[in-house]
Amino acid sequence: MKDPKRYLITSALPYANGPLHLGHIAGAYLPADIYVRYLKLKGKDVVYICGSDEHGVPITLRARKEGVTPQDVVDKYHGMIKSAFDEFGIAFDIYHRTSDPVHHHTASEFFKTMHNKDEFIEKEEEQFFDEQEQQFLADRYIVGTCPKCGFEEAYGDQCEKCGTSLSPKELINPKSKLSGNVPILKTTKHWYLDLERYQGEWLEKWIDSHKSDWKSNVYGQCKSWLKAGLQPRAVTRDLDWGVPVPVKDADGKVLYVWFDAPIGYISATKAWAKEKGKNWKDYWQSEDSRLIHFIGKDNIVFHCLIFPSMLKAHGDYILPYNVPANEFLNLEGDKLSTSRNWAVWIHEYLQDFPDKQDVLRYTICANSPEQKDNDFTWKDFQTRNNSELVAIFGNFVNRTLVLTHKYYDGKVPERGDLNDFDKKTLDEIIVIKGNLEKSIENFRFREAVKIAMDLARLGNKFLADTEPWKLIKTDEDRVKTIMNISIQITAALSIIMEPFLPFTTEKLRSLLNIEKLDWELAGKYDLILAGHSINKASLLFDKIEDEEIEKQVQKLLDSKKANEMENHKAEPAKDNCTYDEFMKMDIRVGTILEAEQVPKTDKLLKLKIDTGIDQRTVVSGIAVDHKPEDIIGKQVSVLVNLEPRKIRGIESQGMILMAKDASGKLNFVIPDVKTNDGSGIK
Ligand code: B3M
Ligand code: ZN
Repeated sequence: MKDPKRYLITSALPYANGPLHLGHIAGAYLPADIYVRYLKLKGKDVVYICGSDEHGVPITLRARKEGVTPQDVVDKYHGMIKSAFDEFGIAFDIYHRTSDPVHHHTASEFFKTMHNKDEFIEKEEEQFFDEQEQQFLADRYIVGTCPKCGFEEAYGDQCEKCGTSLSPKELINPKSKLSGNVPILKTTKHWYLDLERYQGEWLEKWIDSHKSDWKSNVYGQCKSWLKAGLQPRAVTRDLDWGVPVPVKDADGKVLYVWFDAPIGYISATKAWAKEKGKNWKDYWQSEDSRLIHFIGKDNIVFHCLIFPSMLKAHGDYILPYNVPANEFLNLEGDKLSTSRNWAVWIHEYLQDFPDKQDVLRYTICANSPEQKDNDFTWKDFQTRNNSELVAIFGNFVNRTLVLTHKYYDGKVPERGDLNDFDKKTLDEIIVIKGNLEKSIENFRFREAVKIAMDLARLGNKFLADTEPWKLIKTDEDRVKTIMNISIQITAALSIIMEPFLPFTTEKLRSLLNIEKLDWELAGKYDLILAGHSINKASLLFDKIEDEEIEKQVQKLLDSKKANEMENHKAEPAKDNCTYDEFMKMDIRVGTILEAEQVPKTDKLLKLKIDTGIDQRTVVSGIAVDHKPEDIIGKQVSVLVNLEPRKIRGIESQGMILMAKDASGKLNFVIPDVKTNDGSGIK
């Protein structure tokens, strides 16, 4: 396949309804950023496009929840997301937004063109309607039980539990998300994309033609949609937030967010081109251009089937060359979740680790969920930093710079004749570079970052094998050659690591006192000439201590817990009991006199309690939440007429009452002021 003239690279437009987390970065942004930085280093004509997706029900629902307007929501999150990307080094050429007039105009015109070409099916159909709110219930405005897995909070467009795409009428027991009421059915008119026809005419053939060059997860998902048979799909909605449908008889209707959002890539390109004095059509409407969409797996159907159908139906556009979608990144063994607050938020990471963008970039890339879901753990983050970035890359660069200063006052020494080992080492850089190109060009970024690290390994091995610190006493000339070669390797590292670790390579260039070098220069013998002065060494990476990692893990657990408390739903009441049944229970105030762990158990404490009637032993399963020394002297409520039972060989004479909170923690149920032991609780 010959090289294209231009590259048009997109990353999925994030919904402007919440901050960015690790999963976003791993899915659609870091891989694209690495790819784009690589192409730019190679001197290619590339534009990297992204922006906020500001329409759709997720936005209006959040606005409702927060009691603000949708515009307030998108303004807030657009700014927040944009600066998080920026600080994290995701280097878009433009970060646009779909509420921009350029976008409204572009999306509107796109729809009109398709409408004029008679591409849409216009259909009147019954849809769910909330009578109290006087509103049709599109997509996420309706919830109900998933017909596939039985999850009770499935949305009208998708079940988040099992991932199945749904249409509202498939939900069992549908309920309005607005009022909670059962909706009625009401007739409304909409415009449909005729996917069924496209499948037969060209879409399936086109997908088949990518069997060997698209990732198997992407191709496989497309094929399973096609196998089920595509159906006409509505591209309009009865909503008041979005791009108004620009044809007759469409009052109160807007374009479906998944119709307008991908057109956002086009609008953003227009805005960028205008600013840079370029022609946006060169990128979108020329066969010399290569369009590549980076996305997460939940967006595959939209980017591989629906948007290409729109582009083709419109007629003026190229189709995507590839859609390298990633699977999902989990966090500490559990699915990332915004609603459960189980996430590492990028803006918080940047606050906690302000100069460690590259450590996270490296860890995510090394664990990139390319073929299957993968896991991020803080422990792994620490290991990647300490055992790889610090111990391999940082160590090699530091040794090279320190020795160059020590022996030559920071001036790169002249090298003498190269021996076979020297040549082999230098030639290995070319091999690494070639392998790296292959991996990146085939979207295998975790393999790529490993190969890049091999260059630092090569440097370390070169130093370890040649031992300049020993030779300096016996063969000064040879040491000059060794240090010259080491300097060439650090310069190559400043190129090869750039796509992955752009903050570090910038620092490295400043240590080496050099400008940014082109990709093709990596592997050249004389990247830095003898006599060039380098700057004083300073560390590229710092060790991350256990406490910092423990703090992050604790933070996750705390926020998850806070979230559970906030969203706690009380269990339904038990069946009634009679007054007499209740009065049979003899509950008293008592005081804990002694407490000790029951041997060989985690949960059980043996308590001695003064019940006012007597002193007795109670075995209680509260050890996870309460230490013996903390509870001595505490007042408790004890059921004193519970039939005694043997627990672990100890006779337990009663039970203390505890309240279990949403996180499972057991709290004592006690009188609000000190009360005599033996007082009855009624
Ligand atoms: N905003 C969905 C998402 O954030 C959607 C992507 C649009 S890309 C055109 O997952
Ligand atoms: Zn389901």
